Amino acid sequence: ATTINSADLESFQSVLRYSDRVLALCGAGLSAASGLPTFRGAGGIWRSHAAVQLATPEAFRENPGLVWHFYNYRRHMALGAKPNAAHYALVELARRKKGFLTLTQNVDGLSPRAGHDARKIKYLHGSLFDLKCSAFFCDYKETNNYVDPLVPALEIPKEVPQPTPSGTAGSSEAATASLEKALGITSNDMDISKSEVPLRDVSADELPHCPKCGNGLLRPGIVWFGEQLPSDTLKEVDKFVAESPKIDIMLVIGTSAAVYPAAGYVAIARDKGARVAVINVDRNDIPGGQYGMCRGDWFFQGDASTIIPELFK
Ligand code: BJW
Repeated sequence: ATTINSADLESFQSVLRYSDRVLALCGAGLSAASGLPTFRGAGGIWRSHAAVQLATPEAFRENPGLVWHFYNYRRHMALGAKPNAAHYALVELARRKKGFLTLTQNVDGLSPRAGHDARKIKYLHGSLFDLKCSAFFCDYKETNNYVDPLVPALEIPKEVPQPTPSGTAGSSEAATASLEKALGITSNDMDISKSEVPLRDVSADELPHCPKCGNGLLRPGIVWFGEQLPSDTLKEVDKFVAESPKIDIMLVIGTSAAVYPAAGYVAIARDKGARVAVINVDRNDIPGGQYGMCRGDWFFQGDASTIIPELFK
């Protein structure tokens, strides 16, 4: 069970009470208690090398049907999951604090579904529910597409283990196991014929095409490795930072803080005077490693859905 050191809790709350400018960097651990898998570490989606390879533009060019199977299933899981107590507590803190901004790396749509003020949240890595044209000359983009399955060809066969978000922290691992089983990516290659379930090959013709150029395939509106983060989003974050004479608190919630430029905001907030509060089940994931904590920082170890509501009381 998660226990919070009461001296740390008191010191954090007394600083938070008088803080005007608060920045929160969130990652997959925020949604773990909703039953959605994380990426790295035990039980993460990326323990299988093949899953890492699916999240690239090259994989999409090579086998768009397989990549869409991966994302269609993740959309299905996210739609079946519910926001947890940490999402709701963040929504409430954002409402209370005038100078508040959430930077989320999560693509699962749970923060908006919890009612997060849209002006106070930036989606650094896109959304499972955004689609964009994959043709380099076309700028077509659509948001809030919740069609499940996205196209009939991606229907999840009945034999596939259905994700069952249990609403408990450990369920993230169960969700990963069902994702891997569904897609046959337990081995380190992407041969779906080795899948335990009859996942069918989906040809490009059966996938959604761009209604604007009529030519390109639609792809998930997610930032893959090597791709640039949305420049308008980065500009808005820069504006928040530039307009803050001081940042009081930087919250780092459920993220390995291993992916840039997102992780870089911790150092940027520190330069603006922020004290950093890390909320994570794993002490090894403190940003900057074992010497990453500075005097005045806090580390709260445990499940975000238990800790965050306590911290923001
Ligand atoms: C709990 C919990 C519970 C569990 N409660 N906690 C500078 C230095 C080095 C490298 C680079 C650099 N700048 C750029 C790079 C390259 C690269 C990068 O960062 N690589 C690193 C891996 C080294 N970055 C990029 O490629 C970025 N693009 C870019 O920089 O472009 C430049 C460019 C310029 C001009 C032209 C072109 C390009 C893009 C990065 C996009 C990342 N996208 C992904 C994949 C999405 C695909 C998908 O969803 O399928 O987004 S990566 C993946 O990691 C995903 C996540 O958003 C992201 C972050 O992961 P997150 O959320 O932290 O999850 P985990 O699993 O890592 O951690 C979970 C944490 O929760 C753990 O700590 C657990 O302990 C904890 N936890 N349960 C609390 N219950």
